[in-house]
Amino acid sequence: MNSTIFRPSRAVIIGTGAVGTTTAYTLLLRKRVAEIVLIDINHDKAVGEALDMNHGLPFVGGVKVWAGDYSDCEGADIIIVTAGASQKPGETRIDLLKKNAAIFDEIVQNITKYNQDGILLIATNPVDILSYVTLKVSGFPANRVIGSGTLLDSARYRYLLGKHKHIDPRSIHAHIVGEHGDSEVPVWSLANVAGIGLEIDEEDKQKIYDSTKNAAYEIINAKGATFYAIALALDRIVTAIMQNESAVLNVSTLLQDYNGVSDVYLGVPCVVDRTGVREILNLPLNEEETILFHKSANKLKSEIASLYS
Ligand code: 6V0
Repeated sequence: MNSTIFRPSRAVIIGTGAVGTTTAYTLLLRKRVAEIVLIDINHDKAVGEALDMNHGLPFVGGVKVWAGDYSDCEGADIIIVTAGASQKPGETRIDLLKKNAAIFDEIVQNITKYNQDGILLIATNPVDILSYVTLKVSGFPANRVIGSGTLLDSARYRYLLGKHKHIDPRSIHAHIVGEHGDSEVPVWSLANVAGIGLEIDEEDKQKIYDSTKNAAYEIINAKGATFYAIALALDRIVTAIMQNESAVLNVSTLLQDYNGVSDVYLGVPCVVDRTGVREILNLPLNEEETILFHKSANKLKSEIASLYS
């Protein structure tokens, strides 16, 4: 008799607020996994969200969605954490650190009670520091603890560059690295289309960088939260993992001796496959970019130190 037990692919989403539910809906529409489990401290909210999505199944089909608890993490391929406080107008991502670090301890311990082999994908802000906290609390290898990093920032940057150059953003190759936040670094020296460097004057560069960096503030001031683009970014990471793509994505990962930076999570280009972060790509930053990257790393390292002091 064949003893192989078939196990459907499963993503668990913890936190069914704006980001968690939009991510679930995106994964559902694109059928990235067979099962989606929603967990929230407000269980009724998760139940309502699951019901609402279930009523769409006659139009989509092929995916199971339910409101669950931590025992559903058992056997899950990916656990996406979007739980916690979000920025209010005027707040920075770092302002959320104390509140969200406190709840992360408990969330990660609850996950690891039931799951030791899955991939943990963190979106809650400040995402780089909370990914580091997740690494420490979970005891998982670093390749399986991934932050959404600067994937969203790089998308915003590419969108703005594409608009400026009248070129589809998918054909713009450009990176934001470092913190997902106010110290993020645009890698102008390597931005290109078809391998051809982008010629942009200094004033426009500054405008594009400012709009990239301040996008969340602008959106939060206008509508209270950001969720569509981050949901697509998380969907992109889930796809790279589930389909073993070896896609290059600017996710947040543990850096060791990377451009002189160690023991901190930051967004850099990584090869992402079924094992998580398979490889970290060493960007040849120029001198100015290296200085800014070090500043970003030092900022996060001192926040981490304050958390553990
Ligand atoms: P939201 O809409 O307030 O949802 C948060 C959800 O978390 C709520 O449903 C809460 O009930 C739930 N929650 C709170 N505590 C717990 C807990 N202990 N266990 C389980 N669930 C809990 O926030 P929103 O969805 O807008 O944002 C969520 C997080 O994502 C915030 O920290 C944002 O700053 C962050 N974002 C990260 C982005 C990125 O690029 N990484 C982008 C956008 C937002």
